[in-house]
Amino acid sequence: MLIDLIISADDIKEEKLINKTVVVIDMLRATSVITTALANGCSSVIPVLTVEEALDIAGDDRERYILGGERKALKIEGFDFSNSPLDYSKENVEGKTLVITTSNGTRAIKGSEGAKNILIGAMINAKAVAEKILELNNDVVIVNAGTLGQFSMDDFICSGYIIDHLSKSTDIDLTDIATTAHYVYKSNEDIVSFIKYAWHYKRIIELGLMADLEYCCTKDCIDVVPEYNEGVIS
Ligand code: 3SL
Ligand code: MG
Repeated sequence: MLIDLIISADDIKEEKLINKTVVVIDMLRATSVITTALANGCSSVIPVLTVEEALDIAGDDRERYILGGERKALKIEGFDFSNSPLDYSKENVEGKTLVITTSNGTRAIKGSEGAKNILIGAMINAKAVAEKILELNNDVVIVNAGTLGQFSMDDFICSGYIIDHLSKSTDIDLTDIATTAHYVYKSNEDIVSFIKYAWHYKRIIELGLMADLEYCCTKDCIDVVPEYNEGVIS
C-alpha cells in the first residue's frame, strides 16, 4: 500500500487521485465537524463551496436542513451553526441534513472528486479511518485541506497519526512527504507541542475557542468514518 500526501486544497492534482483512496483532513475544524455531526445522528452532510449554494439547497425547508460552516472562522450570517464541532450535538443534528461551507475543508472535499473513495478524517476518528483504509486495501492519498492554500501543521500531524496507525497493522510504502508527516507525529505524540505553533491554532486561540481545540486534538474518540459520494457525505 503506497501512501502519498497533498499539502493543501490548492495543491490537489486530479491525476494523482485517480483510482486512489483519498482521506481528506481538516482537523481544525471542518472534518471534525462533519465526523461529529454524523456520529450524533445527522442524516447526511452536503458540502458546498459558497454561501449562496448552501442557502439555495436549504431554501425554506429549515426543518429538514441545517446550515453550518464559517468564513474567517466565524459563523455565517443567516446560518444555524458555526464551524465549532461542539455545536453539532445530538439535540441539534439528529435526523437533519447538514449543508456546510468552509474556507478550506469543503474545498478539499470537492477538489477530491476524481478519487475512487473519499473518506473524511480527523484526530477524533483517526483509528477508525486507518481501519477503513486497511479494509479498502488500496493506495492512499491523504489530502490536507491546509489553510487558505497554504501548508497547515495541524492537518500534517493528523496525517502522520493516521499513518502511524497503518504502520502498526500492515506494510506501507510512504512517499517522502508522507514519511515526514509520520516522523513529525512520532516526534510529537502529544500533538499540541507541535500544533501550538500553527497559524490557524493561534487564530482559534485568539477567538477564545479553547474547547474546540481540546476536542479536535482528542485522539480516536469517534469510530465513525464519513464517506463522500456523489455530492453527499454519510
Ligand atoms: O477552513 C476550514 O474549512 C475551516 O475548518 C476553518 S475554521 O477552523 O473554521 O476556521
Ligand atoms: Mg483547517
